[in-house]
Amino acid sequence: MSFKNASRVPSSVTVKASSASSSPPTTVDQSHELKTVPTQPFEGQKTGTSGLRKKVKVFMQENYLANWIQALFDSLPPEDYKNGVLVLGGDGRYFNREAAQIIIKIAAGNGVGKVLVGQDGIMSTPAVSAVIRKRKANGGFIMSASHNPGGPDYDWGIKFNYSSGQPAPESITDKIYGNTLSISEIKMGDIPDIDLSRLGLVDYGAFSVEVVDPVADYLELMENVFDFSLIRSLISRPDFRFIFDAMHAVTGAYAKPIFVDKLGASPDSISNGVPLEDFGHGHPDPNLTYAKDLVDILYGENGPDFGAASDGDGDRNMILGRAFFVTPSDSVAIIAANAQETIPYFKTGPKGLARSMPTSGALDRVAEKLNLPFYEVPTGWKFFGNLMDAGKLSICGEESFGTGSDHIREKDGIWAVLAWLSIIAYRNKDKKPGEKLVSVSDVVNEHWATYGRNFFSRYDYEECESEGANKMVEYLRDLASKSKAGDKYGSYTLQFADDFTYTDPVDGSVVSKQGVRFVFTDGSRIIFRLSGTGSAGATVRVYIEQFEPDASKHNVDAQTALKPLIDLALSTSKLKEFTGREQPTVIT
Ligand code: VG1
Ligand code: CO
Repeated sequence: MSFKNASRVPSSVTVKASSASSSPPTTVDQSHELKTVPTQPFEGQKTGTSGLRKKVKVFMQENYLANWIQALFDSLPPEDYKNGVLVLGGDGRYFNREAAQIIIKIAAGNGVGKVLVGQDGIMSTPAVSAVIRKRKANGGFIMSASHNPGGPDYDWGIKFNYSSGQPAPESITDKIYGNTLSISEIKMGDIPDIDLSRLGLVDYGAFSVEVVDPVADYLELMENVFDFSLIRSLISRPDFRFIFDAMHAVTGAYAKPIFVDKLGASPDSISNGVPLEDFGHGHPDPNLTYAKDLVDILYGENGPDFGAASDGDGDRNMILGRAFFVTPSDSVAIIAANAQETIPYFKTGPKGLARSMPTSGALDRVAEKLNLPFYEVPTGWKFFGNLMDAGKLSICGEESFGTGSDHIREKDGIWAVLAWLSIIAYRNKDKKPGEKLVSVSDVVNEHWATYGRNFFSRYDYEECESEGANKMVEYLRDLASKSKAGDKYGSYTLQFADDFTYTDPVDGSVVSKQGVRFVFTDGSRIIFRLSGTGSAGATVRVYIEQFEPDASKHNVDAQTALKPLIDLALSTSKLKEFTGREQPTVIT
């Protein structure tokens, strides 16, 4: 590394250290020098659905991460970060410790005033969003590849959120990508590595780093959103059994302080509660395949009443009842239908509802019944934020186990669990010990009886050859463009087919090619898109949905109910021919 442009930053040199836990220690260090490190562009630093995700080994190349971070600062107007505050968190995965030091130094080098970092580099995605908002920070970084596995041979990732706590929109990420292609130097503060294990402030004069408790602000927000005493009344009942699987990911740090210490769950109700760099060799994705241990417990003999899991960075959730799986599409609809009654934050009613395009239409029916504004956006949480900032949207969700609200600008796994516990607690608040409780499956069945059931399933074909997958999507795009209303697809009649385009109602920005959909006259849909979060090959996602108004047919297994439509999706797409795959890797 060679330095040029070294310049001195004003300094202060008093050292004050205090060990009192009420006032975290302040270490005042000497001034820091700025150094400029020459670099060369890397190809392919383009962000996907949610941040930049690559194999760890790619990120560990010299300057690979540093280039992207510097390109980000080069993309922002200086007033957005100079002397400002940035939040830094992560899911505890392998390489986060090194990455945190790199990010902190580049923040210092670019004139950021202060970095607020979670202790040990830990802070969940929703907590980062909450802290940005509460501390009025200019933005924040999240070191996570979310549900992708971690460890030396697996994935790493980085996301940037701006001042509303919202994931950076494509207008920003496109600029960052542009700058990564021409970057020639990285600005760094010449400061030592920060001890992230020690709470408190390290002060370099014009730049400081504060190591904060990753849970405190988030917990305070949850206590304002929910009625904790209502939830406690349920969790602490001897006749209600609760289990939360943190999948050795970031919510391990949140589960005990929230569920055990605040809400009275027994300590053994938390499984895999210690965040690990490789998630205990797991795939921290809370679905029926990767959270199978939890599913087996709920479906086992004498299973608990309520089970939930969360993903790598804590923004996804899976909700289970005894021998019962709540699809994420139903989950958001049921939370929306019950929010006003059961969650204090929504006591005046939600302002509007929204879902991603492939998510089932269950939420649409709730919006219609409650007479609420409703929006359909592309896949990815970044599309909800503008609607929330404009006061048009309160509750939203994605079929990919993402549920949330405008309390922050990210999906929020623990929030969803607390929302469900609120609903169940409310329904059982007058039940005497020993009386039969209203269960998760009771709540869902009642919902279907009122609104009808949107059968939904998603098939994922992970790590296909990119070429075949791309050809399949091109083929489908072409087929959709040539199709017209009235065309016959097996026993279904086409209403329309297209490649989804979205115009943001707030800022007018347009995104296209967001998923090829075939919508039939009875409301059934088959949708195809490629994942934008993988790090190897291509993942094909096929979404299948069919509405069933007849309550006598609601208790059929989704795979059985959807079989004809699934077969149609596979034959229409020629998926096997294009990808060579016989079976999906994950079925939801
Ligand atoms: C997936 C999901 C999408 C979600 C995204 C980020 O994207 O489908 O709904 O917003 O992951 O979630 P894709 O492009 O792979 O389908 V997370 O929890 O990984 O940040
Ligand atoms: Co996630």
